[in-house]
Amino acid sequence: VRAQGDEEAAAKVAAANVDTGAPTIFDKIVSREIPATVVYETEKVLAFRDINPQAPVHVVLIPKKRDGLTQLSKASEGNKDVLGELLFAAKVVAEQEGLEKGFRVVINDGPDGCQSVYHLHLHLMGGRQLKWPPG
Ligand code: IU
Repeated sequence: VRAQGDEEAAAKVAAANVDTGAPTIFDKIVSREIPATVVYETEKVLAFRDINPQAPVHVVLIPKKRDGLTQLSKASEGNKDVLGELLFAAKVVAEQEGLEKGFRVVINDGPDGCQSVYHLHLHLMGGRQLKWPPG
């Protein structure tokens, strides 16, 4: 688990290097070039376990096609369907993971949000008592 300062530094570097054209690490997970533990998949959405989990259950949900959706703040009207699918998929995965006592869904956006991968994604976290507010 990386320290919070490291996360912020990594997020700033990521934002400075954001290139909407190049395949992201998540594109490579979709194409199975990079291994990941996939827990749920639909035509449009892929969900896999986070490699640096912040809770006993920590799943990342992504649109398989990034289509310019590097981050939530870049969403357009045309992205509404996939945004809805992602949120609904988070609910399905929460059920599948047995998170009946509750869970959290997070989207980090930009450097202040500590976003480090510029391919829109939801974090689903649970399996312990989460704190509020987050850091
Ligand atoms: P963020 O919201 O952009 O900070 O989230 C990116 C997440 O992707 C972060 O929690 C990483 O641990 C996670 N991740 C991953 O699961 N697999 C990878 O190959 C890479 C990052 I790079």
